[in-house]
Amino acid sequence: MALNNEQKQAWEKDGYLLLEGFYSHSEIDHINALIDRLWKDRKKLDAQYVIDIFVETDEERRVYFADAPANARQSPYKLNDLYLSREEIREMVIGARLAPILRELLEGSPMVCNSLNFEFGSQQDYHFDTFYMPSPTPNKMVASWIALENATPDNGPLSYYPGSHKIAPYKFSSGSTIIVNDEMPSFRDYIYSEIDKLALTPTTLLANKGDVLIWHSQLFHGGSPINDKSKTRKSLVTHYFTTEDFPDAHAPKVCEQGCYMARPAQPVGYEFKPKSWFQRTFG
Ligand SMILES: O=C(O)CCC(=O)C(=O)O
Ligand SMILES: [Fe+2]
Repeated sequence: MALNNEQKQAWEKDGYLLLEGFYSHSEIDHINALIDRLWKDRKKLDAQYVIDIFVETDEERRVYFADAPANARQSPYKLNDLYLSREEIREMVIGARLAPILRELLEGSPMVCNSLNFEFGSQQDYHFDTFYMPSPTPNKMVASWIALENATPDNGPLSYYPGSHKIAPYKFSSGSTIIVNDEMPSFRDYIYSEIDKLALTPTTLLANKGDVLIWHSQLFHGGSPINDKSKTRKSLVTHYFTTEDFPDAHAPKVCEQGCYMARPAQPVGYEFKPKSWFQRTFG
């Protein structure tokens, strides 16, 4: 048993689990040094390394990391899917320490389906991850969020509504939870009225370097605004499905305790649609 009863009850009640000090500072420093090295040597990297740069600005675009200009490191970016190419990342997100916990929460075999390295807060609006990557079987998806440095009120900390995973998922006109942008006003009416009914209030996580937060696929969460644009908030976010849900897709690679989906890197050179990789990959 990877979790005690208190942790299991907290997960049921709140829809997330906070593992304080789960990774040591030296383990985290190793990952931060890797990111520094990748930026420095990016021009030598192959097409598996794909990055979204100038996120949430008019300049937002997806490029090969090798083609990213140096100044793209000074604004919010998402370095996609390092788990595909880097053993150090796999060890941290699906290795012997974290995988048994994910297995227990998922009641299935955890399989990484994407990872994102952030250097700044995401400033992403409150959302459900099932907008983008619903699991074929409901609730068979979780995300882990690893603090690669301390979060503060000024560097865009993560925020979420504890208990929001109990709200019945909103179905867009397609019949699925995948986002339909034009229908967001109705979505917001629904979700905030449910939040009021349950009297839920948001929590902002001032995480410390090495903390790990795991959230349920139906936890309503987002990134707070970055009050001080010079402040970084390094983090590593990973989403997981279960192998049981994907018997045929992209033959998963087996790690010690879990798996990762050996899928192609995010496509570059399409009309840029950051929100629809799931549809492109599985649609
Ligand atoms: O780190 C954040 O601010 C939020 C990231 C997130 O919501 C996600 O990647 O699903
Ligand atoms: Fe998310």
